[in-house]
Amino acid sequence: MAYPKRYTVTAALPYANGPIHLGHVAGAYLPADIYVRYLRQKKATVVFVSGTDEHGVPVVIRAQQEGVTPRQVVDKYHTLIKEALQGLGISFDIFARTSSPTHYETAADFFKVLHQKGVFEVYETDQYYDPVCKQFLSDRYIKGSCPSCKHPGAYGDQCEACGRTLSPEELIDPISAISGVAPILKSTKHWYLPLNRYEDWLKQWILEDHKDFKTNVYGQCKGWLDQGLQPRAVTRDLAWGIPVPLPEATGKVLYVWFDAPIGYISATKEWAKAQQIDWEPFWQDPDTKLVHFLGKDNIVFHCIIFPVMLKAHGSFILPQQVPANEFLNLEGQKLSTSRNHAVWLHDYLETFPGKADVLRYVLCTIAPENKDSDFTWQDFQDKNNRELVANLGNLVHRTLSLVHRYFDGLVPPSIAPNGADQTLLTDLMDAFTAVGDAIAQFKFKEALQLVMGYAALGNKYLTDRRPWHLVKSNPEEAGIVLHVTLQLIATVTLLIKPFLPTTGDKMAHMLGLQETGWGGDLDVTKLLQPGDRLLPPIVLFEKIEDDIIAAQRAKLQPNATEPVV
Ligand code: B3M
Ligand code: ZN
Repeated sequence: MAYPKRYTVTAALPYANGPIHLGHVAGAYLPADIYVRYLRQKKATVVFVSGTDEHGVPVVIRAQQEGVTPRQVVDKYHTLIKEALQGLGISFDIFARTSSPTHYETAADFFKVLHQKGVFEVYETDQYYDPVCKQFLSDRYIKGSCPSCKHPGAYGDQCEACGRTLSPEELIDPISAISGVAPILKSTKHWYLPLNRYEDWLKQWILEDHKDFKTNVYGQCKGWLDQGLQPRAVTRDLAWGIPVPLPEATGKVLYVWFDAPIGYISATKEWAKAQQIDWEPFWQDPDTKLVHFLGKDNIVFHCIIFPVMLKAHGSFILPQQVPANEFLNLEGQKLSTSRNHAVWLHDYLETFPGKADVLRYVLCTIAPENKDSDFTWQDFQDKNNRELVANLGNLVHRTLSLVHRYFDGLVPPSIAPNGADQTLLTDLMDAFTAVGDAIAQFKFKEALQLVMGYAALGNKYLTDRRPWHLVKSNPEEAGIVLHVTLQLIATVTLLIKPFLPTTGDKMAHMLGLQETGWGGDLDVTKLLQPGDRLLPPIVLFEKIEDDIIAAQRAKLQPNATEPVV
């Protein structure tokens, strides 16, 4: 396939109803950021958008819990989330908000186009109504037993125990989550997206044309399509949200999952406006590759509902890839907000200042790319101490120290390296292709393993060739060995940047490395020139001691007084 002209990369919009935890990071933000940084190094045209999802019932529920307004909730969490993601080095071009005027206008216009095209079906149905609070109950506000697995705490939209998507009438013994009373049925009118009418198209588009989707994504889509699709309401009786732009729909708002994905488009518009460029090519030119990053619970929205919206609208491109991840567990258990069984990103960054890259490293090595995976503090410590400190940090430190000790901190000349020296350089030649191919296929874990493999190769080479001995008998040869090692370190610097950007920058600074690209015409034997001056080595990674890890584990003790949801 021809190399795409430009990329629009999205990362799921986190709900602004609470902070984000490591599961969100490993599921969507980190892989998206690695991908985008790689594309930028390849000099591709790319926009990377996300922002907070500020509507929907979760926000209203949180406001009620905290005794504040929904607006106060979203303002607070927008800032918290934005700063945390920035602290981790997630390099969005824009981190927008679905409460922005541009978004209100874009989402309302989108709805109007579909309405004018006659896409929607309008149904008057009986819906659950809380007679105590005098309001219709959104799916999330109704709880009951799951008809499939009989789990007692299922919500009206989904059973979190078995994962089945539900509609509220399917719940056994429903109650209102607000007042706790049994809801009554009351008639109300809503606008529906007839997903069923798009079934044949979806089967062709996903099952035939997108066999390249990751197996976990393809499998979930197939499951949905095999089950058969139903019309889905895209409006709600709720006070918080974007008003439905029709005179006969007073008091109704757009369903949050209708407006949220349109948030990617609004964010792109806001970014383009600030750059004084056109936003349209990023969403309308078929030469643009649209890629959505998200966690597995969002697959159906990005692979079925949003594509149907885009197709029905008619002016937009469709996603080419939806590399969704599975879930990250914590110390062998499901992450749970209510039991406080989570590691919050902002907490981590406060507790471990200057160690954003350590978290990026560990999360990438355990990314739940194909199946659920587990974060443990023990593994975090081991990977920091045994891999970052002992492999990468050690390689850089000892090489630079040797060059300063024996060659005045100047890159020694390389005179026709041969034997082991040449073999190492030859091994490096296809590094950008090998790592780049893995990244392009969303195999970030494998890609990072390859990069660390090159660092390990460098360490082994140094140990085998012992330049600190050679320098006494054959200084020229010692120089060659260090020259070759420095070229390897320069290569690793460029390769590691998408994964560990701060570390990559520090390494580039120490080496005085000018190159910032990826592959192409790069000659890995000439990234540094003989005589280039190197800075004295700084410590890239520090050992993390047992007591620090023990303290983090202690923080996770579940709070027994909180309900298990
Ligand atoms: N806010 C759900 C979530 O945070 C939702 C994603 C929207 S992406 C358009 O998991
Ligand atoms: Zn269930």
